[in-house]
Amino acid sequence: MVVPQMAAPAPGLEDSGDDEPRSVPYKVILLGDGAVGKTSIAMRFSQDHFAQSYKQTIGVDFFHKHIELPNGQRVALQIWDIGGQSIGGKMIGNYIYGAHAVLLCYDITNYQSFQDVEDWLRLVRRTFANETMPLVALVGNKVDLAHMRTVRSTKHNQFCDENDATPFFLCAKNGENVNTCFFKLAAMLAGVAVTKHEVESTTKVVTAEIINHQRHDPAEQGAAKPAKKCEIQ
Ligand code: G3D
Ligand code: MG
Repeated sequence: MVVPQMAAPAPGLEDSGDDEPRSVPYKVILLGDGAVGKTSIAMRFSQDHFAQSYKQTIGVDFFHKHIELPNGQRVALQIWDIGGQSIGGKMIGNYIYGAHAVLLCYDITNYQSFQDVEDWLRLVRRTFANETMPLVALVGNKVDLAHMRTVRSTKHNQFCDENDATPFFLCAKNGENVNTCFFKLAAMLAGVAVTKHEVESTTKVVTAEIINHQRHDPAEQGAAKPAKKCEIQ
């Protein structure tokens, strides 16, 4: 996978001064249908320390967060949340442009939102027609609702194999795997190798919730298990 080189700092993320170690800025955009959890993911990731500013002029929410990688390198992620922008929105291509990473988000309980990921990816490809594609990740959100899953993980992984996307499953609601997702992305963007242990050490521990509902997908029947910590894919 080719990681795009940073041409210019993302707005608002320039080096903060002589005393501070330099953070390398990257633009990360969350794409996907409405209600899949994009805003919740951005909020969850940035909740510990975040600066949110609503840019009414262009209609996007930004979340900033700095991550320190194991080698001491600092990365500043500028997360773009497209708000109510639909895939047909006039500005959407402008928002995507210049992204270093694109998170294609869907709701694991909503098959349509998974199918629509294809359209979102097509839009990204069109936007980067003659340029290096950004890093693409596929994010299946709402794993706390695994008992209502309609998108099998094999489908998820197949999409990733076919489209050179990095697979993630997470839960914005309880924070499961959210930090590890962004930590891993930050490391990939910076070209820093991290061990599984280093990635896992960023995982937020969540209390397991025992759920025993009927599954919607017959193929997943019998596999119902208590919600548990996500694995890094
Ligand atoms: P969007 O920004 O993609 O449009 P939101 O999506 O972040 O606004 O989330 C849409 C709804 O999904 C919200 O519920 C939110 O609480 C819920 N949601 C987001 N992430 C999760 C998750 O991981 N698990 C569960 N169970 N729900 C989640 P409401 O009820 O406010 O519409
Ligand atoms: Mg939103």
